[in-house]
Amino acid sequence: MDISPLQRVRYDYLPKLPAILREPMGSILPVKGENTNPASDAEAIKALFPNTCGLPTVSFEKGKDAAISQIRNVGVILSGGQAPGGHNVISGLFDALKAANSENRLYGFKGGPSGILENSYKEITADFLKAYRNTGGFDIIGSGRTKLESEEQFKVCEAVCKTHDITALVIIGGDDSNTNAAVLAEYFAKRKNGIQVIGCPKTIDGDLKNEAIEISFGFDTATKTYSELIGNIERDANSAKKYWHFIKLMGRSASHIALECALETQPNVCLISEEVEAKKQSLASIVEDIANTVALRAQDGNNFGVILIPEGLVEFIPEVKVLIQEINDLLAKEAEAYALCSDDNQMFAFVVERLSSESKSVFNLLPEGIKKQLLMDRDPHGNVQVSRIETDKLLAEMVATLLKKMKKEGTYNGKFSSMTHFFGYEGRCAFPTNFDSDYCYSLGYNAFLLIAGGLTGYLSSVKNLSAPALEWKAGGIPITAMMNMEQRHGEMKPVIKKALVELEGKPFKYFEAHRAQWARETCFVFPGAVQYFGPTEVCDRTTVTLELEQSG
Ligand code: FBP
Repeated sequence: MDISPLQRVRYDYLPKLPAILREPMGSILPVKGENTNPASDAEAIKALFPNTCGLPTVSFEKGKDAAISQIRNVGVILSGGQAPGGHNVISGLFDALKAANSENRLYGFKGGPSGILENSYKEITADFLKAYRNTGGFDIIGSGRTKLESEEQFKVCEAVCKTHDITALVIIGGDDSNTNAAVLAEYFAKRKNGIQVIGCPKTIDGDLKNEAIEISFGFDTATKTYSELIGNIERDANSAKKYWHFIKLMGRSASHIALECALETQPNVCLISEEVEAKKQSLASIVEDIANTVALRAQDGNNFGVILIPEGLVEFIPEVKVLIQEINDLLAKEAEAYALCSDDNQMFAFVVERLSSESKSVFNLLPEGIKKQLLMDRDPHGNVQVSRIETDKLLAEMVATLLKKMKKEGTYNGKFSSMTHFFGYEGRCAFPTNFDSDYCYSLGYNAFLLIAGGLTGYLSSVKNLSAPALEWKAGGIPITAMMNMEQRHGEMKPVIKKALVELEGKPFKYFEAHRAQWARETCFVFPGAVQYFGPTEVCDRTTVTLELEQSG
């Protein structure tokens, strides 16, 4: 058997489109709305994007579009980390392209943005695509983290597009990739070369969101996959009643994933990095809070529980954040000297000698494993790779040490045994939920209509997502409307504003109102596995975050 029974039947799933995109090709027209302005720093962004800033929002309505059948070649790139549904963005784009004119061609650049720089591509055909419809992963053409940002790279992109007569590029990526898509669109517009650039909002992290982008694709599937596993662990914990489970959840920076999983599963503790930062909580006080919850539950005879930890936490704990920044700087500035260190002890000594006295004490307090992880290679953006820092183990160890002390002092009288887990990669390539299958297909289909409408520098936008797909609203938003200026590598750069968890937002408020009860009592909820066939309230529902955000 080459493919699983589920994969076989998922091929036949027909993704649901918003009503307007169900109209025959040639009967859908773009309608321009209000002119937009950048999220902030409007003057600076207008100066950097004279051709693509201030453009209007776009929606679609019924109407005759005689030019739709014009022959077009389109290129597509998958950029950054995998997110369930990428294959369906390509399927939607392909189907719309072919519905407009069967002579149209779709080129998939292989291995992410580097594919276009190396002219490494695969033409997507109906036959090739059919093995990927409604499946997870980005293996159809592969992805990568190369950044398209320099003028030399843009020139190569232009030349490669010309070689294949490509007049539009679709970039499927997160905030950084779409920021670069906007810069590329502006470059092409300035060159008047007729090549359009359209982005599609991807990332399981859920941090590419705003008024026009209600959710990035992949968040729904990833959080449901993690929530299933968390629910299973909760049930195991409640059955055996002997372990505290520390579960780290992916999400580079924002805690949307951890929050959504907490809303789905009602664990005893869920840390939210944005709150830790706002309250300037130290590592010691986080450990103390967890230990107090463990002690409280022990009073009721409950020596078990589940704790969710967002992957990016360490970078939000004020003193650890400063430590990481100091390490980032010194590893960048003294790379050559540092490379001469031949073992861990030499590396630790090299770093400690150069840290400020506060950071030195924080560093010295950390277990050896975590010290090593903080010194690992940086990612292409110069960031520490938080997915490789074992915050789950760090907290479990520190809580155990504190509980021992509390036992001696007579403030704790229970048994503490911990298990640690990291849920990340297992959620990024799951079969997309019906929601992500429908949403991604719509984003791709819609991207083609934006291209046909002659637009560039836009992000494909599908809204009203807590309603049934038929009521979704398709359109486009200029990428520059989401931008602000931020300091990156010592320079002010225009970037899409990252959406962190809002502490005044409804999802966090709901969590805040219930967490004391969830901590003391056992209120676990078991979401179970993602369902693809069955009642719509089980199979098609989206996230609790979105439901709460869109509730009246
Ligand atoms: P994107 O922002 O590119 O979608 O990637 C998100 C992510 O899954 C993070 O949650 C995680 O920290 C990171 O990718 C891991 O990166 P890598 O796949 O390179 O290990």
